[in-house]
Amino acid sequence: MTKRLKIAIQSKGRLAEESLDLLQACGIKFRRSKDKLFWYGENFPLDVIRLRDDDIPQVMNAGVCELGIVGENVAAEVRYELEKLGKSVEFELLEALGFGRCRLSIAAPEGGVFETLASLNGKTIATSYPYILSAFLKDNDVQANVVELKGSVEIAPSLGVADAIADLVSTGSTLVAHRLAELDVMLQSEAGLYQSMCEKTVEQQELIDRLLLRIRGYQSAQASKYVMLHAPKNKIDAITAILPGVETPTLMNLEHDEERVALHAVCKEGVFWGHLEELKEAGASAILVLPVEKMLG
Ligand code: PRT
Ligand code: ZN
Repeated sequence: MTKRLKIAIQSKGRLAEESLDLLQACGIKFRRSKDKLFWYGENFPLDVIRLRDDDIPQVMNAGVCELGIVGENVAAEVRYELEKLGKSVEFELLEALGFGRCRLSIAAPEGGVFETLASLNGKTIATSYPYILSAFLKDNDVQANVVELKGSVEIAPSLGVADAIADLVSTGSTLVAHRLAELDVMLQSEAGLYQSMCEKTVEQQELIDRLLLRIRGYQSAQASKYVMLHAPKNKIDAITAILPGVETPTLMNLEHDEERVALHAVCKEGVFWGHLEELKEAGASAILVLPVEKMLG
């Protein structure tokens, strides 16, 4: 019975570096194979297989990898495709990872005749996501022709290949550069940790639970700050109320100071300059904000 796990991540591209960084931030050290496509986990029984992102849901569906990191957009497209083909979907989202954020939108030439989704009835839309687009059009009662393009979707309208497009957008600058305006958002997406629903050994399930705990610990540490400050004793409640995401702070006496205490707290949400200004106004002094490296429990 196997006691190791395999995770598929993107080999090159927008999610590649952050996927690997996340696993390394979980304390896992890897030894790379010569071709760099297989990375062996040296201090945690997790091996990395590096693939094109489009293949990641498929290897989980086939049970070849127990885990995968891929954009929700790609996972959704493969899910719709499998459903359409009458095949079973054998992977599910375990945890959204907060990077690779984008949206899958429908866009048409700026200032043109297509300003609403309904105006695309009977028209042609180019996309690399034909299954998501077809399902979206069906849900919205729009009948349009879907043309699948593997890349450079944004140039389809100017080439006369399509009237509109459905493509990923993050900053929106590609749309602006091609004089396209967004009509509708079909899907919001970020990278996710997925698991295959294939049968796993008890050891593999335990490893997945341990990995997930580390990932969640890393994510909350990233979002958290450790705040130290001096607070007048009669202002402790007011000052605690300003600190974002704090339940109970730790209070410590200050030497030779009867009026004030040292207050330490882990803020589970972002601490911004605005918060520091409010704290100062409420009577806090000597305010220090420190990053949190690791967090568990
Ligand atoms: O080779 P492989 O198949 O593995 O990679 P790929 O070329 O298919 O994908 P890649 O590396 O470009 O993107 C991987 C994943 O990153 C996507 O599936 C999304 O989940 C996520 N992601 C996040 C994005 C974007 N943001 C994004 N902006 N993927 C693509 N884009 C493209 C978009 O297609 C368009 O051409 O960037 C352009 C738009 O960007 P803006 O900033 O101008 O709006
Ligand atoms: Zn791809």
